[in-house]
Amino acid sequence: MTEKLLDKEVLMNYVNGEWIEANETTDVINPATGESIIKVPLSSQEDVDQAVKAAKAAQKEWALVPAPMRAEVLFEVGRIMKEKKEHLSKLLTMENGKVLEEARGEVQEGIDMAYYMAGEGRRLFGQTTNAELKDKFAMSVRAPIGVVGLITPWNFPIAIATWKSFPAIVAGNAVVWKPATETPLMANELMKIFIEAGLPKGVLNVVFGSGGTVGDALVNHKDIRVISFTGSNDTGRRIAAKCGEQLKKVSLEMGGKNAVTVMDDADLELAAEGIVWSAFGTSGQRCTACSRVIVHEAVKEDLEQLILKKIKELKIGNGLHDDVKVGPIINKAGLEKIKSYIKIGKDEGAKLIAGGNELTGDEYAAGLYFEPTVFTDATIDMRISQEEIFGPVVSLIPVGSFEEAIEVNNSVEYGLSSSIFTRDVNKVFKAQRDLDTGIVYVNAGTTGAEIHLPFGGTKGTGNGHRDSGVQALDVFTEWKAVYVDYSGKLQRAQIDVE
Ligand code: UN1
Repeated sequence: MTEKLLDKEVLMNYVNGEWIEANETTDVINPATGESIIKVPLSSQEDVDQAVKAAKAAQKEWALVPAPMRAEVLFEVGRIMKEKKEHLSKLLTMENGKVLEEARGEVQEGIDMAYYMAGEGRRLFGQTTNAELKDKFAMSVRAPIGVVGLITPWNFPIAIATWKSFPAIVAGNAVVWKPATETPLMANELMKIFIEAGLPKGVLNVVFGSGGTVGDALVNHKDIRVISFTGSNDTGRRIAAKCGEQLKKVSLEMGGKNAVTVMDDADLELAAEGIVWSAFGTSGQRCTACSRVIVHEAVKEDLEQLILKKIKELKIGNGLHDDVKVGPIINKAGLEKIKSYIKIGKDEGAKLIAGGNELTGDEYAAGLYFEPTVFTDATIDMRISQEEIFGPVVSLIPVGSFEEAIEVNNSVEYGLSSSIFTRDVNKVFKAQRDLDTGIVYVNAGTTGAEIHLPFGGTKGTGNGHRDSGVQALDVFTEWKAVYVDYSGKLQRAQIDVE
């Protein structure tokens, strides 16, 4: 399988239209099998400098290409991605572990983003406005910012890369991109697709490597005008502080502690399905994963039984096999973190009713697998109810009313996604108003954002910016106010007003 899908043993950076070999590399491990599948560069600060230099030069030309023509490249990227969808999906499963069905979904998300942002090439709407003086015209236009630095995570290595790079490129910026070293195959493939689609050299540059070296070099580079980052809160906070010192624009998408709320009038069968899908799909390794269930005490036991029944149907294993529903955990550090939270939950007095263990039998020996895990009778003050675990672990928190459910939902430092299952239309509208998260679902789980809507969260999840949707263009453009005075005389604003 491995040999057929991969045509080389070492990946290269792509800078200024050329593939560049690195001096140092590290292994990329398939988390389902423990095998090394390829080597990825660990680049240096000099590699970043080269890429930024190339991007800076290329950006000047690229910004002069009319946006509808820039968009033609994205239409072509979308077409090629569609043609290669199956190949990309298999590679994605190999490097990330997510099951093939979900990998296909993620690649589709990238294809959708390509066509959507390509369409933006013919919009990139600004605004015309009335000026306060006679014979004067006023408008606000979007201008590209320059060179942007992208730092993307391993859990959605192609979708998130498209959320950021496509709007950046269609808006006339040039990009230096540091993909996660755990999942470089998607970056390599996307780069190849851009080349085939005819993107001019230097507009997109890929530099693989560690956060400590390549990430820092991007964040600190004086010619990088904006950083867009998705990843952990600790790293995001450090990046924000460094960008703050330099007055550099930064867009952050970080953690979540997303909850499904189940009211006493809910369709419980549907709620259980939504919970199991959004808690254990992708082995819980989504920023949007459900990790809390806020359940009305009147239906708590029935809901528990339904969840336990559905968990039994989840086959765990290598995501390339058709019947598998839950793949491996990305790496040892991720697995250890999950294990530590199982201990924390038990010590805090939550009741473990399913899972809780790493799978180590013959079938699982080579990979990193963890059972879908359910705690119940958790309280909101527990660490398992507050902190992001990033694994297949969910905690049920019983509540006595709708108002209490909303309060519990909002009592965490994060604000990415939330959901409510209810048949009461009044509760639906109150919930969408009162849930303090960037994404709200009604009668669905917490995952499944579509690319033409803004993706991001409130509070500790981010810093007010959004990925995807037309709103992503706000990250990668400056608003420029343009005044054209055609009166032929000096007209002073605020003074010569009649
Ligand atoms: C992420 O978890 O970082 O809404 C992205 C979803 C997907 C994207 C998740 N469309 O779950």
